[in-house]
Amino acid sequence: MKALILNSGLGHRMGVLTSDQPKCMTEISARETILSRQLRLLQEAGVREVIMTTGYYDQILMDYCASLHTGLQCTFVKNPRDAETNYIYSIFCPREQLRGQELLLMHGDLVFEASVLEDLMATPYSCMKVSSTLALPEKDFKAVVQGGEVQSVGVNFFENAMEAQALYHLQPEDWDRWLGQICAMCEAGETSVYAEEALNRLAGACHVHALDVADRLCAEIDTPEDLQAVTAHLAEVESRTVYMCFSTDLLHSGHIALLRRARRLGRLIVGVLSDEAVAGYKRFPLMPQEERMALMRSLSLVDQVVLQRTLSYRENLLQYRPNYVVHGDDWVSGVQEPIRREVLQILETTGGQLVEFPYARHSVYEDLEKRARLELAMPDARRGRLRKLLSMKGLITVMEAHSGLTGLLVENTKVAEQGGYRQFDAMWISSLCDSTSRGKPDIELVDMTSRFRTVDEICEVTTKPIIFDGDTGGLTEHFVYTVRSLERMGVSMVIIEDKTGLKKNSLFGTEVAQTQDSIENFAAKIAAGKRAQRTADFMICARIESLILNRGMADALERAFAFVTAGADAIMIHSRQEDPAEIFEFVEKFRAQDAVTPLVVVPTSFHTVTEEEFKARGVNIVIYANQLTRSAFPAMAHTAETILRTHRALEADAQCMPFKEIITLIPEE
Ligand code: SPV
Ligand code: MG
Repeated sequence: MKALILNSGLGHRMGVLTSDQPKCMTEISARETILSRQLRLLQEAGVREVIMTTGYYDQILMDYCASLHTGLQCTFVKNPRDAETNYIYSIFCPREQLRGQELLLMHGDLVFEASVLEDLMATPYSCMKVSSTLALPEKDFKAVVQGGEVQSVGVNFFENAMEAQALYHLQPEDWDRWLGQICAMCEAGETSVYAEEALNRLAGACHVHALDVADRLCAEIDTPEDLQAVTAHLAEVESRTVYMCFSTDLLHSGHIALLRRARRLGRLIVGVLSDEAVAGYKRFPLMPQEERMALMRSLSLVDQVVLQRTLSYRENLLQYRPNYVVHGDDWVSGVQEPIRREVLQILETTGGQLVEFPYARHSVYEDLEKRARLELAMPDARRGRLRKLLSMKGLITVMEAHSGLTGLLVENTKVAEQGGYRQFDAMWISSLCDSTSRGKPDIELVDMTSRFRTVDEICEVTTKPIIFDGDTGGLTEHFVYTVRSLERMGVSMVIIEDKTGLKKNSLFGTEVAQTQDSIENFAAKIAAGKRAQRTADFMICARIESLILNRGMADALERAFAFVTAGADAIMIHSRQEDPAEIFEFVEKFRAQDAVTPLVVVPTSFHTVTEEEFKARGVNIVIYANQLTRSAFPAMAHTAETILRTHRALEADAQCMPFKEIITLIPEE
């Protein structure tokens, strides 16, 4: 699309302002003239070629354009008879360059806001700017509009008329007709009328729609009074602010296009969504929020970068009170719909406006997202993420997984909540469930090689951090190797329990003989493990069995502090009481002396306590240790019994998920 800017006029009504330069060089702000602004907006909107008609001061105008370094290809065509002709003749002069073009036609004294140009250019038909809200000017252009189409343009029409400006987007077929009529009139010597006179004479043969921009700035400057009014309006336009929230750590051309469109509406404030909110909403960010903020700050399109702590925009909208909030239209329905609803409610109170642009879904972007996920699955990236999540969220939730499929369930299960999703933060490779799935008792019978195989299978298809149930850790001499193997695989934490000899599952409590290790031995095992690890990320958690084995609170606390001193990165306190009182007492007493070491609980028995309450009391990790296995087993047993009873599969099918649905979980390469 080419632009034709008419700058041949004298602008004599501007007085001294045009005594030594053309009107389009009049300053409209500290930084811009009418022309520099027009050229900038055209360039930003994607126009590459400009034809400019000139008259008086043509050399000054050409030198000025060159000094702007716009990157636009400008052709200047002088109207040699500018003093005695109207701009119909200025258009006639470059007619050969104008034929057959899709054209933006504008007067050189027009000042408009970027969104006006954008809307004008976006129309698939020819159109002219009009305003339904501005009063009809006495002496300036008005358009007679019927059925949305401009019938005639001139200063003397008042019936069915709207305020109008000489700003057009013209499709080639309409423009060729209009230009043909311009040429015919000029050749016949009718050179002192407006070019619109030619349009009027075509009487409906040209289909020019009326583009109503209402109160948005689009005005000509004819007099010093106009200049004053326009500069004031422009200052208001330029002081507008636009707010956008970004959660992305991969900036692609779709984002840039969106930022560019948003920037045209005003000063752009980008709210970078916090790591915590991103992790809950989609996946753990590849780049921490500080880096994502720095990335945004480096963009010249962005004027200010702030942190958006939650998915809700409330806090930032009330603080920054933007004129516009910009978002893709993908949140009109789906999980983000409540966030959008809240934004609309807030904007109603602050007087702002929501602007939604079509959301670009593109396979290239989807591939980038897939690559990002693969990155998260790499051992180094996965291992360190548990510590990050802990410091970000304060409390994390962990679900048991014992196979690739259960790993995928923990990875992908989400529920919509408050405009985002809730999902588990990490996976627990339970010794009980790993053993049970192999039909074996939980007595450290399943050897480490098999346990590692489970970890490997899960790692292959998931990205979330892993906490490994290391049972007693075995002999200290063996434990140090276990630590290094787990670290290498990308596991984030191993939990070892302070038992020795033939370990049985804690849920048996004192019903079976179990021996607690001495504080000294177990502390030495932890210290050896810490010495053996090679990365700073890996965590060793000491699990205390004193409450399970009825050794009392004092013993549990003494051990906890001793194990922390020995180097434990976290403490797990276990109980098999339904009443959470002893767990709460331990947490309270431990926290009285140690405010930082993460505390882990496995609420299988004390299952009434919510995560919120655990967090409030100072717990940091909640592990749901066996619920997937316990719910899957009765379902399988029931199906097996149903088939045996009915001698066929039909009745069992009602409780079965179609395999097609199950395999949607399985990632494709
Ligand atoms: C496991 O899941 O294997 C555990 C936790 O060790 S518990 O079963 O509660 O002892
Ligand atoms: Mg276990």
